[in-house]
Parts: sequence; C-alpha cells; structure tokens
Amino acid sequence: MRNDVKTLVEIKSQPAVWQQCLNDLQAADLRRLADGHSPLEVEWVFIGCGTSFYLAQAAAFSFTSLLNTGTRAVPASEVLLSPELVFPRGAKSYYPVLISRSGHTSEVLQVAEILRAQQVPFLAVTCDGRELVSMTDFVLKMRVEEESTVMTSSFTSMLLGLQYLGAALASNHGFMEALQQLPKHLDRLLDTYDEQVAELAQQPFEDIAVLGQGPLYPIASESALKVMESSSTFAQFFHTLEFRHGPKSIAGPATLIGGLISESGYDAESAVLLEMKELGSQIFVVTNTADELLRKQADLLIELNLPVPELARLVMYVVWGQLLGSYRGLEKGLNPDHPRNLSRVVTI
Ligand code: F1P
Repeated sequence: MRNDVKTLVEIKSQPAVWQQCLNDLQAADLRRLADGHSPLEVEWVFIGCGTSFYLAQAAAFSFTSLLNTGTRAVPASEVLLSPELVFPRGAKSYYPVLISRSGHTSEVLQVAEILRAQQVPFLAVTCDGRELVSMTDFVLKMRVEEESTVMTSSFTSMLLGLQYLGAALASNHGFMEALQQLPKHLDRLLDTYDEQVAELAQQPFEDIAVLGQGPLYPIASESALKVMESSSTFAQFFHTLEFRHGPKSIAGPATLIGGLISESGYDAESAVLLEMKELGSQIFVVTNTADELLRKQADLLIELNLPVPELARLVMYVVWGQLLGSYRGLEKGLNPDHPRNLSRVVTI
C-alpha cells in the first residue's frame, strides 16, 4: 500500500526536490525581489493560509534572524477582516509577501486585489503560479510539482526559497552554502529513521501534541496539521514551555508528545519532554544532538547531526511530522492522498 501513496512518495522525494530548488535559487537574481526596498526600511508582512500561514510564520522568524528587520506573519483572512490591525500605518509602509502553493486560494487572491488597488507592491511565493503570478512583478516560483492534497515538499521548498532570499539580501553566503548541504543529509536521515516513524504510527494514541519554541513553533504547528490532515486525528501544537501551563493535563499513557527541540533552548525544552515522559506519555523527539538522558528516555529520537547554523536546520524538523501523519492515516485505514473533508485548494 505504501508505495502507491502519492503523499508518501512526495515526502520522500524532498531531497531531489530541494536540490533542484537550491540549484534554481543559486542561479537566480533574488535581490530584485525586494523591489528596491532596503530590508530595514519596511516591515515584511508574510501572509498565507493553512500550511502556508505556518510557512509565513517560519519565514518571518527567518527574516528577523537573517536581516535583523521587523517582520510579522498573518493569515490572509486577517487582512480581509481587520486590515487596519494588520496595516496600522497604511499598507504602503510594509512589504507584503503572499505565500500560496496553488496561487489560486481565494483569500490570498482577495488580498492581492486589495494591495493592487492600493498600488502596494508585494512579493508572491508559489509553486503552481495560477492567477497570483499575474498580479505582481515580484515572483519567487519554486519548481515543485506536487499532486497531493496536503502540502509537504511545497512547504519545505518555499521555506528554503524564502530563507535563501533572506540570506541573499543579507549577503550571508555562508548561510546559502549551508542550505545547499541539506538534500544529502535528508537522504541520510530518511534512510535511518523512516521505518521507525512508521512503527511509532502504529501505536493507538488518543491525543497528540507537538511542541516547539521560536522558529520551531510554526514547524510544530505544521507537523500537527499534517497529522490532522493526513489521518483525521486531532493533534495540537504549543510553545514547548507553555505546555506546562494547562495543556499538560492531557499527558498520560494514551498521549504522544512530539518535541522539536532546538540547540539554543535544549536544556529548558528537553526538561518539558522528560517531565511528560514521567507522567506516562510517549515522547517523540527531533533535535540536532541529544544527551544520554534524552537518548534513554525518548520512545523515538531523531538526531539530525547537521553541521549547519541552527536556523538552516528548520526544514529538516518538519519531515517527521509529515511521515507520521501519512503513516497514522494508513494505520487507521485512511488514504492520505484523499484526506477527509479537504480539497487541494480552498476557494470561497
Ligand atoms: C493553502 C491550503 C493548504 C491546505 C490545503 C488547502 O493552500 O489551505 O494549506 O493544506 O491544501 O490549501 P495554498 O494557498 O498554499 O495553495
């Protein structure tokens, strides 16, 4: 069954897809996509829906870190329903970045129309293109052909594209080179851990929560969304240390707690996961390198061992939630290629 699940094939095709996108990025004139803005003179507002909203959040963290500039991430619906809260000084003081795999999502196109009516330049980031690419002069289009309903390689490829853009605007050549190393490491990690994730997915968890801090919070959000979309299993996401403030009441033998643990916050974040283990939960940990205690306690530990800056590891953290969602769906007798109630694009 697994081999003909298109979503799984696309998840495991990410090393090759990333390599193709990184080759394209290396050859592109990315600086023009800033529309002449000095990255520091405007606030970059990243806008998307669903998976693309979590991508917007991860991109905002990345731009703040790489460019030390003001950024925000908002769902497209917020721009439509509360524009004065999103653009308090008027849209012209910002550089909006509209993110949409399809380029066809109604809410995103409606935002694009508003910006065009106000003559506000914006950047479009997409895979399929569709109407969105005809609405602006500034387009970052990733060469990703993704047929599945849920977003997997499109999410990681557009995030790589935006991180690469941020590094190019910062003239941070070391970071761009670091991203170039990721495809070969993902190949290695998929060979090592794919089967272990499939085994974990066979356990009858009732509650799933995925935790992450800082730039890993949107990655935790996307990981939980993949589990929800691909297996119709309710999954929540929290800032790691926030989990103690109430949500930990769900911790127990029928709960799986996923921890996306950073290097910079390792001690504080791993302590939360160990506490949940003591409360009887199973813990699934992704981190760059673990200490002996976490190695001993984790029910599934994925050590990335990536010799790159912490921010360049971001895309590598989401792959395991992508796999867990699809494997969990198969375990429940569902088909991840046709997720319940979902369509590939939301048009309203
Ligand atoms: C956004 C989106 C996806 C979701 C599903 C429906 O699509 O909401 O996040 O997983 O595929 O569409 P897009 O605007 O990025 O094409």
